[in-house]
Amino acid sequence: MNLMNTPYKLYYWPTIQGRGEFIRLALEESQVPYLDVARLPAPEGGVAALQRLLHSEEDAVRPFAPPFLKVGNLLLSQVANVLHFLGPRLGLVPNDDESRHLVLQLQLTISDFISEIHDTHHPISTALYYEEQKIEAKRRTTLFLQHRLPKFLGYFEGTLRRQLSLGAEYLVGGFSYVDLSLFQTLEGLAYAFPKVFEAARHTIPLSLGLAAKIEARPNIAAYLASPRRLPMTEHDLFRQYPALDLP
Ligand SMILES: N[C@@H](CCC(=O)N[C@@H](CS)C(=O)NCC(=O)O)C(=O)O
Repeated sequence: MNLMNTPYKLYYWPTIQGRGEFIRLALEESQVPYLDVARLPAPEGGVAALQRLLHSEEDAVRPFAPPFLKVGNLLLSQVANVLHFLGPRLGLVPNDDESRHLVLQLQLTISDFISEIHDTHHPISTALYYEEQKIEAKRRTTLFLQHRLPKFLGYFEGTLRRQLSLGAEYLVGGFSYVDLSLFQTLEGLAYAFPKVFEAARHTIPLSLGLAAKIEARPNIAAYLASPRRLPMTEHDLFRQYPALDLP
């Protein structure tokens, strides 16, 4: 695929799913041609290409951190912001303005959720390895699993319950990018905390039903079976540390 002619260029750390995956799922669902630039060979691709944009003097407003998306001359970061931009262009949000803001609101809540999940294994600083903050990670994770996880899961489950009672099947009326993001978050949690997640399954039947529907969407199913879908590992956002997974 030609680097210059492909409209959507995603920049993210090439060896992990991370936060880039939330944008990747939207691009894959819509089947729009895109380049995953840091996964391409240098000199056009690779981490160097990502770093060049992070440190470039060309864009007055440049990203603080990956993932970011380049569309023409526009360089956008922050997952929720990128998805809010892509949603209407890729047909991944309902048509009306109010629904779009509700989708964004839920996506921002996913961002908060993801941050807290990340902080279970890095409670003190991203400048330290997990192994250097294991005691704090244990303390933080115990409280996260007891209080925050049920609160976030209950929030999305309740939203779905109320939508279903109105006859809608998704988080905000029709299908949208935040449904993809909830799917990815549940996948990550099932990987990171298998025991706790198993014990919580009965509390979120509607969310799991939604996730199953997302997983079965033809473009998503094809993507998940492709080599583009990297496996989850302990270098990623969702990490499986048995010491932290206590039901
Ligand atoms: N709120 C941002 C978070 C971005 C972020 O934390 N990116 C990570 C990778 S997932 C990163 O590379 N951070 C580098 C840094 O914070 O210095 C978003 O949703 O995009």
